[in-house]
Amino acid sequence: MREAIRTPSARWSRHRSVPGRAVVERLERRTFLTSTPISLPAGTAPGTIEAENYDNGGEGVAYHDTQTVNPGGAYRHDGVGITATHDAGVGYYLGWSHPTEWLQDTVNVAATTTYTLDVRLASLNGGTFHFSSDGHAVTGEIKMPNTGGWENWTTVSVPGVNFAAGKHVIRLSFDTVANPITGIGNINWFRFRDNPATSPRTAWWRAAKYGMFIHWGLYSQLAGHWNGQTTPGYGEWILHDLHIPLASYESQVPPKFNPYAFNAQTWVNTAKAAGMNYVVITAKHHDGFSMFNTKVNSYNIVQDTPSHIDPLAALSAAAKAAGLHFGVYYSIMDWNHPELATSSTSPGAKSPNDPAVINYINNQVKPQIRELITQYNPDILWFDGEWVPWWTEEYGREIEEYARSLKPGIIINNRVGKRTSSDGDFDTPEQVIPTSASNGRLWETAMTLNDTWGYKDTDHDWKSPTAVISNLTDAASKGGNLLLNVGPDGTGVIPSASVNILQQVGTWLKTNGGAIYGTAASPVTDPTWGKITRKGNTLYAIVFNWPGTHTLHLAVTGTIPHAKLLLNGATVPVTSSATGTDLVLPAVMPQMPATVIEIDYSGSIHAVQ
Ligand code: FHN
Repeated sequence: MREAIRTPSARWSRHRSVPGRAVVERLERRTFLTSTPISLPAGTAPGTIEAENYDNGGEGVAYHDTQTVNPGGAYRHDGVGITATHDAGVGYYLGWSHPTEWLQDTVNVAATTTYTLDVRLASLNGGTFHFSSDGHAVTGEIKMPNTGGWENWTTVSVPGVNFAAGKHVIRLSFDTVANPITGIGNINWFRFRDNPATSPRTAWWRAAKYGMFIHWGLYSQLAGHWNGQTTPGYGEWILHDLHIPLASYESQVPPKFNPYAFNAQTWVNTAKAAGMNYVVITAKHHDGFSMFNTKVNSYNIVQDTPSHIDPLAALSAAAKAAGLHFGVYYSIMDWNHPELATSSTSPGAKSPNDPAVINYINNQVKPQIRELITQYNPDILWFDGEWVPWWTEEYGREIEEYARSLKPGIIINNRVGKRTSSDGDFDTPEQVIPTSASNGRLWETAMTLNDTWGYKDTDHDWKSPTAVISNLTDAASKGGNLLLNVGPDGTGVIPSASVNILQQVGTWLKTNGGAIYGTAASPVTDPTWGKITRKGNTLYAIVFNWPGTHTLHLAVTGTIPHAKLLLNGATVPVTSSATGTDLVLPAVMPQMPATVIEIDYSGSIHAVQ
């Protein structure tokens, strides 16, 4: 066996394989070890180790090959189609592996927790492989199924892989082959994925419960009007819905956009007073205008408006200084790129492989995600506009892993992909609170305070503070978060009606936040009188409808030594029976619109059916 140190000048020659058999190109070189010492940025991975990395040597990538006749190795294959069933991510893969061969890389694991190993693979006959870390096996034998072809890709997932935080040398070793002539298979990528529902990485987000969504862009300046017409839908959709010529929008609106009253501290103060724990602002909405300092194009607030401000820099700094987490919204759909289709019937590139799509992803999306992460250090990436026909789950995975490679702790919503149950960290219902707790996935409802996200001066259909408190408690009782929207106007002011509503909700949260923040879903379905949340050995009964009998029935049994009003600590007498637990309430409801009773229990409680 020969080992070669790969140097930057090394050239790999490629071979065509035997017609009708196996894959296409292979490298002549045998075993490649990086000559550079391994030095990874802090916090790198868990994430995908792209076959692309194998191809360029990657940092920390080593590869061991045994075959002389049919040398395995990393080779680049560009012609891989990307569809739901036939794709290889970015079109690179490691091919034709044989027993005793291995590939290794170094990862810097962000947190000690349990991961799922995903391996994207294709194989004609199958075989087995396993993963090890620092010389110790971390998985048992993993079966590589016969996928029916060398480019018929599937993702094999191995749950329950425990990794300690820190740097590890991980190795994928090929063990047995079903057909010695064909080799074991091809690997496109592998990654270690934590469970967002339990990972320490998402702990702050799970506890936060309540955030502020901010839709702010060129459309805010228009306030819903263009040439005497008022847009019937969302303010931020005005370009699309009123069929404004792109050239007119792009030439006329930016010079008028002068947010002289913008003050990041005022927005942060509003969010804090509202009891919110994070803010998410539109960095780029569907109109394609960047509300941040980007070098990708000049269609951005810093270069293209008279104010030249960078609101994301100011908001990120003010939010973090005030102890709020900071997130950015990024639209995949982009009307500033007419060459890209916005629906299956609109003109423009629809195929994921169209050069216009690839160009947009490589030369705008990726660089802007890098800018957003490196310049503003967001805790959340909130993608949107993923329904365009040219966006695929694989692209989403690629962007997701790219973002995580830049900031491993980042939290990403499911619209990075196609909103499937394996896209991103959390699901994103919109305008509704789901009727039941979700199936193991984190979720966050995004909701407007009136009927628009972006500012419209004609929309006064405000939700009441009671409705907001009801939605927030409803979300918390089902284990979710609420991301409540404000739409500042073109001058940078959050409408006073929004501020008033938020303040009233904030006042209620000052006494009752304990029933919301850091809580988990109710152990029982919604009672008629309100909502229930749970934290450790405490239940919170959030009572909206004060019972005429002054007796609150809880459909749980258990040992409940204490119950008290969260408002003032006054004791609430408790009696338990086989049918549940009854609390004797004061005759008059002490706090509107909801009064919270804190109920401590010992041992376990049981739902009464
Ligand atoms: O089209 C957008 C809309 O303008 C807004 O940004 C919301 C927020 O969740 N998302 C899209 C619709 O789902």
